[in-house]
Amino acid sequence: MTELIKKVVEKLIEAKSVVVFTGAGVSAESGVPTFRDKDGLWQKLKPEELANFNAFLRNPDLVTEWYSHRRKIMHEVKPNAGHYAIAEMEKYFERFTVVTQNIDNLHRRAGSKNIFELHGNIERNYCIKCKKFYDLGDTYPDKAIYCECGGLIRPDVVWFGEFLPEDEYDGAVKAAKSCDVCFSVGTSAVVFPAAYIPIYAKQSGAFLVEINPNPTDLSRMADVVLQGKSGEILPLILSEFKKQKGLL
Ligand code: BJW
Ligand code: ZN
Repeated sequence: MTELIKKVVEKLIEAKSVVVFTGAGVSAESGVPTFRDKDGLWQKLKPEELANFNAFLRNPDLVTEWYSHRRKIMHEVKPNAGHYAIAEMEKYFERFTVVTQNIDNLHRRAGSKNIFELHGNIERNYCIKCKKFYDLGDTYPDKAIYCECGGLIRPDVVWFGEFLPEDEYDGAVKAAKSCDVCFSVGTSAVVFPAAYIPIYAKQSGAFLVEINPNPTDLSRMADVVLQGKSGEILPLILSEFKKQKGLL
């Protein structure tokens, strides 16, 4: 592991532009459940029953309650050492971009500034009819909620079969295609088009590093696979980087 981390840091020292692509695993050590691990969200609940628009129209109470439950967890937890290491790294590079699939706001709360959120953000909600935005604050409705126009209010997240927000995706693709080092952290990398981000980076010549306790479809493509938890490995990378830069 130490040798692999040194190899990654050598690349980082030369890098001008870095992309960190993250998924649910980066928030696992904060206490946010992942989707596809053995104790992940979708072992109990089927995605097609919850994370798509037709499911919402069919059963708005259930979907609203599910998002309230998750938003409450996300409010109760704190960023972990992985989020903080990513946020600190941003200071040391000319261009540093976080591309996240997570909707939990934890990168921003840890201090990251340059973030593309590919699957939306659970803090925003909007009316499906008139598109008015609603801030639900610390309320966690257990039934569907309606706009003053009568339309249903939904979370501003990307469900299956929906397009990703264009500006976020375009910005992420541009960063991926021009970075020197790309990290893929805590994601099974099975959901597209988000999972194209590390692939585009690698195809464009970036050094690709995967951080995950388990192998994924992306592992074969990675230049270095660091097998373990992001909350442990990212701080090790940061401290080795600072040591080599003479910042420690
Ligand atoms: C740790 C750890 C620790 C644990 N440290 N690591 C091309 C090919 C095939 C299919 C498609 C394709 N293009 C499009 C599709 C269809 C579909 C898709 O991808 N399906 C596949 C699943 C088969 N994609 C879509 O529908 C997308 N839209 C689209 O394509 O639009 C175009 C279109 C429009 C109209 C018609 C047709 C096409 C939209 C996808 C939206 C995904 N939305 C969700 C829900 C968001 C809201 C919410 O959170 O509720 O996004 S699904 C869910 O999966 C969520 C996540 O962001 C996403 C990715 O999951 P993630 O983050 O990778 O989590 P896990 O659980 O899978 O993995 C966790 C990892 O962490 C594991 O590897 C662990 O080992 C690891 N881990 N502890 C580090 N401590
Ligand atoms: Zn409305």
